[in-house]
This record gives sequence, C-alpha cells and structure tokens, in this order.
Amino acid sequence: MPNPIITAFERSPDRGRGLARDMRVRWALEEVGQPYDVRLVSFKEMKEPAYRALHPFGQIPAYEEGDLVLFESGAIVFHIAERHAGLLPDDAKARALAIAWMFAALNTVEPPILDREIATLVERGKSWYGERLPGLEDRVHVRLGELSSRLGDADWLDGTFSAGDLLMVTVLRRLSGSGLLDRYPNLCAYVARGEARPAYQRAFADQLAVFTGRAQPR
Ligand code: GTB
Repeated sequence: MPNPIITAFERSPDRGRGLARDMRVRWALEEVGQPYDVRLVSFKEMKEPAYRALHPFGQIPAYEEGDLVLFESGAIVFHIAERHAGLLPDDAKARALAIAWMFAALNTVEPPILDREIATLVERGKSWYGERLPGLEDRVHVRLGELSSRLGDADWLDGTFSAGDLLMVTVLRRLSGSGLLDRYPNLCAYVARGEARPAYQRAFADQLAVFTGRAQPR
C-alpha cells in the first residue's frame, strides 16, 4: 500500500510555526508511525476544480489513502486513530471519552479561539474593534478556565495521551503569542508536554522544513 498523501500550504502564512491544520495530521501520523507523503499546494491551486474534487472547501489539509479521499483535520485524525494503535484506548468507555475530547477540542474550545483570531486579522482596522475584542477574549477565557479546572494537575485529559489531547494541544497552540494562555499554568504545561513528544517534534520539523526549504533527513 503506498503512503497516504496529505496536502499542506506551499508557503504557510504562519512561517513554519506549525499553526496550520496540516500539523495535527502530521503529528497523528508520526504518533502511529505511519510514513506519509506531502503535496504542497498554492492558494491559487486550492481553489481550482481539480483540488476541490479532493476538498470541497478548497482548503488544506486533504488526505488521500488509496481510493479514499478525506478532508477536515478532525475526521482525518479520527480515521488515522481508528486504523492504528496508539491514539485511542481499546477500552470502549475510555475510547468514547477520548472521542468526546476530540469533538470538544474542535467544537467547543477552538471556535472562540478562532473567532478572536479572525477578528485580530480582519477587523483590526474597524472603529469598533477595541470594543469588540474584550468580549471575544472573555469567551476564550471561559473555555480556558473550564478546561484548566478539568485538567487539574493531570498530564492528559483522560488517563493516557489520546487523539483528544493531540487535537486539544494543537487548538491551544493557536493562542501562542496572544498571552491568553499565561494565566493557566497547567494548560501551558499541558501544551509543553504535547510539544515535547518525539512525534510532535518530527511533525513540527517537517512542516518547518517546508518553510525554510530545508528537508529533514528521515
Ligand atoms: N475545518 C477545517 C479543518 O479542520 O480541516 C478547516 C481547514 C482550514 O481552515 N484550512 C486553512 C486553509 O486552507 C488552513 S489551516 N485556509 C485557506 C483558505 O481557506 O482559503 C488555518 C490556518 C491558517 C493559517 C494559520 N497561520 O498562519 O497561523 C493558522 C491556521
């Protein structure tokens, strides 16, 4: 079976900081030890019909595995986690909870983070930006406070590291540089624990190499 192929930005606007959503797919593939290939796409190519046949919304990442074509980073990580050991527990109840954390990361924690991020990018020049930002940040803090309380002093959200943690760490990383995570030392340590994993480091190095133009020896 040939390696799965993921798509990623030819030139990521994050300049290799691992904030684009191919990072979570790369990390999942590294965690389970599945080699993969990467097809880099330009913004122009992403909007062309040939690419939209892979990804209806013209975005990265898309994932090709034989005749299976997937889009949505959460669905791709779930697919990888279901087919390989290491990202979802075998026990049915623990597995269901890990999947709940995957949805929580994407559906409950990421949206307010994204709303704030989009506002800082596209609404900064508006006269009402200064009034809107505190409300957006409050909504982020509500979720961070709840997540921080739930995590407490545990290493991971529910026992061993899972795809739920993988997605949650990538979601929280989107706050890097904002300072919003600073008042939650346990969440900062949680993100750092994720970033310290060898699989994360390999994934990060590979996406950075795309930006710097220096491919990593494998
Ligand atoms: N729900 C989809 C998923 O989870 O896969 C969302 C996919 C998505 O938003 N993809 C973005 C994209 O292709 C890249 S990741 N955007 C181009 C477009 O829509 O035309 C989002 C992203 C982009 C850049 C940064 N950054 O520079 O820091 C961070 C995150």
